[in-house]
Amino acid sequence: MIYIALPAYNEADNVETLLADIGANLQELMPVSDFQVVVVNDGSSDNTKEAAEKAKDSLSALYPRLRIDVVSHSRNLGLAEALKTGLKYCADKAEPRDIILTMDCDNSHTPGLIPRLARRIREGYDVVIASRYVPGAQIYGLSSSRLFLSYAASLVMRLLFPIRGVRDYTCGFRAYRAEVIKDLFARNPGIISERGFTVMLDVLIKLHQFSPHLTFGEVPLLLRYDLKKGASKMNVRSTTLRTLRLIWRRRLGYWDMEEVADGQGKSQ
Ligand SMILES: Nc1nc2c(ncn2[C@@H]2O[C@H](COP(=O)(O)OP(=O)(O)O)[C@@H](O)[C@H]2O)c(=O)[nH]1
Ligand SMILES: [Mg+2]
Repeated sequence: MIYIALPAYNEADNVETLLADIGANLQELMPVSDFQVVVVNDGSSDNTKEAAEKAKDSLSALYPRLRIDVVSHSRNLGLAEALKTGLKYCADKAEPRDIILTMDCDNSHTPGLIPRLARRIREGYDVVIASRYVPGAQIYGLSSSRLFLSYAASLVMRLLFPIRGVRDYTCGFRAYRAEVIKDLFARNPGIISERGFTVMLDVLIKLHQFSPHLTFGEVPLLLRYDLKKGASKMNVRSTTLRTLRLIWRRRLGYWDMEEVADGQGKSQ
């Protein structure tokens, strides 16, 4: 079974297209696999919930192997909380051998890449990232300032938190062997401590820190930022400041967690 967690905040213009695209691609490329998508509507003020429910009704008849659930926060709690809800939802249902994916709900991540991510997990990787920084990656529609910032983040992270096999620390399109996420929550339910967009980075460095035996791989990302409808929800200034603060704290050994089973975590 393949689980897909989709954090969604005001994505009414994108969510139906994305879910239809997931259905069509997976039916064509992975016709014998079962899929469970969970849309985490994070207190959207637009019709994200209604649009996702509508897609759920029309697509379940079309694609019997695709199940779509929509869960909602009553108010906007931010990307990290939405990701936590989605990952936990999947981890609770998944068998250890299953695969859990996350992706943006804005059509910039193409579902046709899911089989490749899944394939790499089956090849033996525990975590596989759709990466902007491996040969073959292509980026459309991203401003040069965003391009520069993401690349700078990648360089700084490779220097300060080198993880074998990882170049893209911040992309939200990833696959995990389900056991990794189940284990993460079982060992420390408070593991997702960041509040905003730095959560992707933090999950990765915590996985590496507390489960050093894990293997990380990447596949080239085709980033279709030009297909995204609506503005980015990422506040560049606050995300940059939060990223610097996060790097500083983690380098000093503060992990912002109550406890870690192997005792490596330092509470604050
Ligand atoms: N649940 C939730 N998701 C969010 C929030 N802000 C952004 N997202 C989602 O996180 C993903 C990344 O946001 P996006 O605007 O695509 O950022 P960008 O791709 O970096 O420009 C999208 O699927 C958004 O819907 C939020 O406050 N709550
Ligand atoms: Mg996006």
